[in-house]
Amino acid sequence: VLWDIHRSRCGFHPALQRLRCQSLSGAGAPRWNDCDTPEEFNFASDVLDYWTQMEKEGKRGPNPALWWVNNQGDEVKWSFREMTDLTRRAANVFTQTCGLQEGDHLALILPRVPEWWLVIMACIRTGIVFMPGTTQMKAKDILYRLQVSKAKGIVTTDTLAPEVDSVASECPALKTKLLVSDHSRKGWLDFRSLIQSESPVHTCIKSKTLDPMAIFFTSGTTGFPKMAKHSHGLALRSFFPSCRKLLQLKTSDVLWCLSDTGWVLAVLGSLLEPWTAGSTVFVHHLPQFDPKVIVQTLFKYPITQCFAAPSVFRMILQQNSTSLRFPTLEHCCTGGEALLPEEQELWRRQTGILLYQAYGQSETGISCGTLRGMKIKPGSMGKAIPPYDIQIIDDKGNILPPNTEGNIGIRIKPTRPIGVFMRYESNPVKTAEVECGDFYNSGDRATIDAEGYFWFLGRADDVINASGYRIGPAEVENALAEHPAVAESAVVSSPDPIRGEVVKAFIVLTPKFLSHDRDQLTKELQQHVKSVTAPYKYPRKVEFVSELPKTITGKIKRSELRKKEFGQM
Ligand code: BCO
Repeated sequence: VLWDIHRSRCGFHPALQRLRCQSLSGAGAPRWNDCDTPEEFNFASDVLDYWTQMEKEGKRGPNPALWWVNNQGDEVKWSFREMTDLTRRAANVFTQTCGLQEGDHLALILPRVPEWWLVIMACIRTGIVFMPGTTQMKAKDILYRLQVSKAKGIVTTDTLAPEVDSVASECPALKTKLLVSDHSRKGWLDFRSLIQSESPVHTCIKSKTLDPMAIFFTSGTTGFPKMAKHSHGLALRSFFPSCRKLLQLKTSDVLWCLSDTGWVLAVLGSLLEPWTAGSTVFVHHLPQFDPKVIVQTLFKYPITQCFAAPSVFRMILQQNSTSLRFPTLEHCCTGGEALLPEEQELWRRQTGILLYQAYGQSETGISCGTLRGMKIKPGSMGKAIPPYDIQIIDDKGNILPPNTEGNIGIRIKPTRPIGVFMRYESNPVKTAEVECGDFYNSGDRATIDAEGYFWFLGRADDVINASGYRIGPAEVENALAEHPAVAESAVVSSPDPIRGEVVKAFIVLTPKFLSHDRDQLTKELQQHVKSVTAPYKYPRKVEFVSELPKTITGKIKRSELRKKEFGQM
C-alpha cells in the first residue's frame, strides 16, 4: 500500500519515493534505510536534480552547490540549478559531440578545477564510467591506465596533454581527447567552449544501482595498480542513515575535502557526501600543497567542515600559527592513513575542535568511522558503518575474538553490501584473491575491542601508505630499475613524524656508480623517480647497501627490511 501511495505522490520507484517524500514533507535531509537496494539509482537525476528542484521551489537556502576559489582571487559559485544545466550540456558533449556511450571508460585527470565536477556528473548522467587519476601522473602511468582500461576518452589540462600525446598512438581504443584550458591544442576538443555551445536538454539514463559508475586505480604489492570498479551503489551508500551520521551534514554546511582529485576520497568527500545532503562543496585550487594557504582559507571562508588525510592536519599543526581557532569550523574528519592519539589531542587543544577518524579503501569507500558526536577513543578509527558488517578475520575468513590481531574483513556473502566494489576489472585472479571465506579481505591489520571500535595496526603485505597515498613497492622499484646506477632495489615503508610513513629504497649500485658521491646520487635517483612516475611515490629515504636480504629462492625479503625500519628486529 505504501508503495502505491508513494508512487502516486512522487512518481518514482519505492526507495526514491521514500527519499523524496520525506524530504518534501520537511523531514530534513534525504533519508534511506541502510539495507535498501532500489533497482535503479542515478546520483545525477535523483540527487543533483532533486536539489535543483528544491532551489526552484525556494526550499533550499542561497548557499551555492559548488564554491571554487584560487590564490589569484578568482571564484566560481554554481547553484544546483547551474550544476544541472552545465552537467546536462557536458553530457551532450560526451554523447553527441564525442560519440561516447554508456559503459565506455573515460580517464579523468584534472586538478581541482570546476570542470572535474562537471565531468563526473555528466558521466553519471550518461552511464560513462569515469576513472579519476592524479595530475602527478607521468606519460607511463597514463599509458598504462589508458591501455589496461581500453579508455575511449580522456579529459585533462594542457599540462598533461603533451604526455598523453606522447603515448596516444599506443592506445588504439582512445578516440576522444578533451582539453580543459583557455587555449586550444591540435587534436584535442575544447571542453569549455563545447559546453557553452551544447544544448542543456538531456535525458539522464535510467541506471541500475548495480551498473558500473567509476573505476579507481589502486596499488598492490606486485604489478601495476588494479582497477577497482564501483557501481552506482557507491553513491547510493551516501544516503544510508548510518553513513549520514558520519558528518551529519546539513544544507547550510560548507564542506572542504582536501583530497587530490585522483582518489576515491575526493569523489566521496568533495561530491557524493556533501551533495547528498544538499550542502556546499568548497574547493581551493591548491595546485601545490601549502599548509599556510589552508590556514588562511579556513579563516577567510565560512567553511564548517573539513575532511583531509592526517598528514594535512599534522602539517597545519606544524605551522606555528598564532591561532588556529577558525571562526566557522565545527567539525573535522580524517582518513586515508593512521592517526596517533597525541595528534588528535593536539588538534583539539589548538583548534578547540575534535578530530574524528574514518577508515576506508578505494575498494570500499568509507567503511568505519567515529560518527559525529560518538565517543572518540583516541587512536581508534571508530566502528563499522552499516550495512557493512566488519570483522577481524584470520587468513581463512574465521572471525577472531576481540583484542586479537587479524585482517579487516567486510562480509560480502551471502550478500555483497552496497558500496563494496564490484570487482578488479579484467582481473578475476586478483578479485578472487581478496575473497576470504564470507569476507572481502582488506589486507589491513587491526584489532577490534569489546565495544566494536577498530584499532589499525598496518598492512598485511608490502604496500606502503605514505601520507595517505597507497604505493606499491614494485612501482617504485621498476622506476629505479630504469636508472643505470641501480643494480637492484627493495622499496619498503619507513616511519616518518609528519607523513606517517614514507617510501624508503634500499639500493645496490652497479659497479660503475660505486665511487659516486652518495648524497648526489640520492638526489639524482629521487629526481629520476619523480620524472618517470607520479612524484608522490619517490623515495624520500635512500640507503645504499651491498646486498639485499633474500630467500633461498632469491625473492627479496622486504618484510625484513620493513621490520628493521620500524625497530621490530
Ligand atoms: O616533498 P617534495 O617537494 O620533495 O615533493 C612533493 C611535491 O613537491 C612533488 N610534486 C608534486 N607534483 C609534482 C611534483 N613534482 C614534479 N612534478 C609535479 N607535477 O612531488 C612530491 C609529491 O608528494 P606529496 O603529494 O605526498 O607531497 P605534498 O605536496 O607535500 O603533499 C602532502 C599531502 C599530505 C597534501 C599529500 O601527501 C596528500 O594529499 N595526501 C593525502 C592523499 C589522500 O587523499 N589519500 C586518500 C586516498 S583515498 C583513501 O584512502 C580511502 C579513504 C576512504
